Parts: sequence; structure tokens; C-alpha cells
Amino acid sequence: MASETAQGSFWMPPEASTFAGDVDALFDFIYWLNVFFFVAITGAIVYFAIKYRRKSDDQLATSQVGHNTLIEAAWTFIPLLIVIAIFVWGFRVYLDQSVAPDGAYEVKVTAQAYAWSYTYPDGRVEQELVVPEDTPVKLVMASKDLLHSFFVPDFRVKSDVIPGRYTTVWFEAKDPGEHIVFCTEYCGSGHSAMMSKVVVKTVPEFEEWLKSSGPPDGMSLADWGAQLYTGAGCAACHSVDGSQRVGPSWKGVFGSERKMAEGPAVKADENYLRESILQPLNKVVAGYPPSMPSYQGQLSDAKIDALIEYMKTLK
Ligand code: HEC
Ligand SMILES: [Cu+2]
Repeated sequence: MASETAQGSFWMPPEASTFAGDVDALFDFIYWLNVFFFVAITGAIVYFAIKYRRKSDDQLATSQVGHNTLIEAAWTFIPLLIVIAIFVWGFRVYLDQSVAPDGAYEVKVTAQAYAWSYTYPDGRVEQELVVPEDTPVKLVMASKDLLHSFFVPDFRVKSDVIPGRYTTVWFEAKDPGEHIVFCTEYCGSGHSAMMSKVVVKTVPEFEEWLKSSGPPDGMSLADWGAQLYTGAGCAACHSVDGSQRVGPSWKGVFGSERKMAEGPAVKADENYLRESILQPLNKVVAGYPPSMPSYQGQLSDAKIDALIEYMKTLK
């Protein structure tokens, strides 16, 4: 089947959702309207400045010019009609985007510093938003900590994600492919790393994917863990090369003695690492703030295994 997704331009990313074209049409209208008035008004200013300039030292000023009802009515009503048209057009596009069609496929989105996770109707939690093509998908979004904002430029979808309250957006992706997700509300030191992906699959591929678990085809557990290290947002606070970030580097952690802020030292085995991911406050590493977020309910067991497997490779 031919691709329906219009290519991006110098100004705009590809139009990968059904209403991206409507958003861009309105944007283009306002843009060209501005170009038109900019040229017309600046042109008139330059033309009048030259035409009516003072031509000799003894030229007298024109007596006061009174008003002209026809011109004043025109410059009041024509812009009024234009802004009303923009309002009505914009409001319709906004309503289309705000109200998801009945029966849309629903996915819950959770934002936390500095990662996105996606919870499916059957309870599975993912770090990438996998969706079927040609199907309306409704996102019900909430934040675990502070204000974030969910932004998929290719879909022209953007909405704040707020603690203690749900916000929703929906979209229908036109073709299989991948699209980047940004956090577009500055939320702290890891904000620029708070990215994720929308993966659009054909409907049969999506159904196949819903039944699968474990690493993507042909990938080892440790490689999957390396992918999750960035995908699940750990990279915002943990390095893998020994350098300092908010949390301890993962280099050489596995198997080492960890000094705790309170209580005896602990050997970093699988159980300790798993506990650190699910209940980080139980054992806080000495010299670090207790700011590791809990991933309880955010990472499947298979993914925690993969992350631990990856940590083992960081000698
Ligand atoms: C917002 C910053 C932040 C993020 C994001 C974060 N961590 Fe942490 N992490 C910390 C801090 C701070 C500590 C040290 C304090 C503690 O032990 O709770 C820590 C400690 C740990 C430890 C114990 C390490 C040791 O040196 O003994 C593990 C394991 C860990 N994190 C795993 C993860 C994983 C896996 C992820 C991603 C799924 C992640 N962290 C995401 C901040 C973070
Ligand atoms: Cu954010």
C-alpha cells in the first residue's frame, strides 16, 4: 500500500496523523495572511514616505486631515471578519483534537522525571508507545511527580501532563513507522533526555506484538537492557562509564560492596539491584540523595532482568 504520510518540509515534520494536515493548513493560512499584510503595510509605508516627503524647505504642512468613514469601517470590519474566521477554523480543529472518537484504543501514559511509560489495557507496561495504524488511539495521561508535557511533532499532538489530574489526547497514525516523543515542559536536569518513541505497526503486527513479551526478536537480554537504560530514562541519572550524575555510575557496581547511608554495607547482587529499582528508599547508597524514583508497576520483571543483565556487563 502506498504511504499516505506527507513528507516533512523545511519548516514542518511529516504529517503522520490524520489531523496533522488540518493543523498545518490553518498554520499556513495564518502564515501567508501575515506575509500578505506585512508586505502590503510595509509597502504602503515606504510608498507614502517617498511620495509625500517634504520636497523643498519652504513647503508648508498640509492642514489637518479629518477622518474617512469608509476607510475606517473597512479597516475595522475586514480584520474582524478575518479573526472570526481564524477563531472558528481553529476552534473546530481544536475540538477535533480534544474529543476522541468513541471506541478509541486506550493507553495510559505515565510521566515521571525523566521517562515516559505506557500502560496497556491488559496491564503490560512499555517504554515505547506501540500503536496500530489507521486506528484512533486515546491517551489518558498523568504525572507521578511534576509538570511534564507530551509532544509528538509528527502527529501535531501536544498536551501538558499534570500530577493529580488526567489529561487526554488522541491521534490516528496513518502509516507504520517510528515517531519521536519529547517532553516539552522544562522539568529538571534530565529534561532534554526525557524522550521516547511511538512505534506504529500494521494491525496484525500490533496484535502479534500484544501477545509477545521478552526482548525484541534476536536481541540478547543484556542488549535489551542497554536499550532500556536510555529507553526507561535511567541514563538521565546514571552513567555507565564511571562519571558522576545524580546517582552512582553503574560501572563496576555488580558484585561490589555498596556502602549505605544507614546500616551495614551490602553486596550488589541481583536481589539488591532489583530492590534498588523497585523500592529505592529501602537501601540508599551513601553519599547520594534519596531521589531515585520507584519503578514499581513501571517495568516488567523481564525488563528488570534485562537491566540487571546489562549492569553485569559494565565491569
Ligand atoms: C532521577 C534520577 C534517577 C533515575 C531516573 C534513576 N535513578 Fe537509580 N538511583 C538514583 C540515585 C540518586 C541513586 C542513589 C540513591 C539510592 O540508592 O536510592 C540510585 C541508585 C540506583 C541503584 C543502586 C546502585 C548502587 O550504586 O548501589 C540502582 C540499581 C539503580 N539506581 C537503578 C536504576 C534504574 C534501573 C533506573 C532506570 C529504570 C534508574 N535507576 C533511574 C537516581 C536515579
Ligand atoms: Cu519532563
